[in-house]
Amino acid sequence: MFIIKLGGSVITNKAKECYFKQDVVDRLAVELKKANKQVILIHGAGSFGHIIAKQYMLNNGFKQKKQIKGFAMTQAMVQHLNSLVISSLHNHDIPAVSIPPHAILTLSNHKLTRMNYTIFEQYLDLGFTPVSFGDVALDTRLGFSICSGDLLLQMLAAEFKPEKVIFVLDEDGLYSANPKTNKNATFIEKATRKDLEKLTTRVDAHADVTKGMKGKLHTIKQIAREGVNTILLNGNIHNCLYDTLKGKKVRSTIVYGDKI
Ligand code: IP8
Repeated sequence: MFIIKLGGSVITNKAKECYFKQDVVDRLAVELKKANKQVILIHGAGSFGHIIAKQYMLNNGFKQKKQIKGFAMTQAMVQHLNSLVISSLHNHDIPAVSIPPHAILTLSNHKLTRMNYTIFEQYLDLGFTPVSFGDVALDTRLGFSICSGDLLLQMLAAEFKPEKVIFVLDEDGLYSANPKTNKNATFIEKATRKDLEKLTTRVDAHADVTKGMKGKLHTIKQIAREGVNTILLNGNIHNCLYDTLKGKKVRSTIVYGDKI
């Protein structure tokens, strides 16, 4: 089984509020169908979640009454994005079912304290493709906060120990520095958790409510601790996801799981 995250910057235009990249999602759905693997799919919130969540400072928890409206609107917007993804999967004959995080988990000071894993297992056993996503959720300490798709991925990887975790990004994989701002950034083909420790301090956090690349590196290190391999690849390159699912080497980064 594979756990795949479709990054918010691949499936939406992050600069334009609620801009869904239908053609990209449709092509990725074709690749998933063709590969015919058992998959749990997670997707980011992109411009359906990050812009409004930042505006209402939802990740700081409940501080002011006006945030209530922001929380409700964000929940509706990420659910809307989720239904667009699900529709595309259905149109490509993938039996996708939605699992909204806010209904199956609770956070405490941003950490996951309770999650219904059985629901994923039952759907998988019946042959469905469970699809979950970055969402807003209740937080017992903060009132509410944000549950990123990366946190979901990390918890699901620890629970299900998939063959691989795959991050579908708008970059080829990991670089020694941010390739969008630093032309000396070098591409990393293979890394261990130890290699990533050295990298963390050098990567700048992009302006993202869930900490961008810095947060992603933390997630990947946690996944590696579970002994699971992670692949990061470019979702804008045709068949990169398909080839990877079929075990073919493409330009991508592999982070090896610890030997357990
Ligand atoms: O895009 C963030 O999830 P992510 C969720 O996976 C919200 O980091 C609501 C901004």
